[in-house]
Amino acid sequence: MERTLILIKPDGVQRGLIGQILSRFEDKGLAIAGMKLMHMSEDLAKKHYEPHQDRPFFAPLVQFMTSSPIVALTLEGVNAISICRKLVGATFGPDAEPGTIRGDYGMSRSFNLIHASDSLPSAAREIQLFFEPNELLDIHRAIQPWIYDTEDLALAETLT
Ligand code: 3AN
Repeated sequence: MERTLILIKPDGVQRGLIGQILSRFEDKGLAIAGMKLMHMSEDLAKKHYEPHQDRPFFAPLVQFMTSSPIVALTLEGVNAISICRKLVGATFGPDAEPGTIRGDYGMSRSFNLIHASDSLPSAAREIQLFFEPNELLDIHRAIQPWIYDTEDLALAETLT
């Protein structure tokens, strides 16, 4: 099973959208492996956005991400990374398609509600920044056999 890091950003928390955003992922069938409400330190925000450190928006982005609490999630599922990116939508709210999280809830470019890892290496790097190994749980979901059929699971085996 693939894991991905999702952050509900300060605007999502302040606007009371934690439940609605989380529901999008739960409704799709993704499993929660880790979840925490936290205030990002400047150091953590800089590490998380390190790939963008030379971009002009880096400093305002770090300022925004540390301005108020966030929710960090590790979600798990077959192809979790690409599925979550589709659910999240295009980077800027005004460009994002209706039906996506950013498309349905966001009007802003920089207040774009949510972060989702964009690749396997990014997910691995980002998850360990936010979660200790013992904070990630392998919940046995009784509903799992109704979310994936055996072919889905066989495909997942070939991907890992
Ligand atoms: P995404 O979150 O859709 O993967 P990235 O990885 O290109 O977007 O950018 C990371 C974050 O940096 C975005 N979520 C957004 O908050 C911010 N960002 C990206 N490009 C810009 C920009 N041109 N102006 C302001 N903020 C930006």
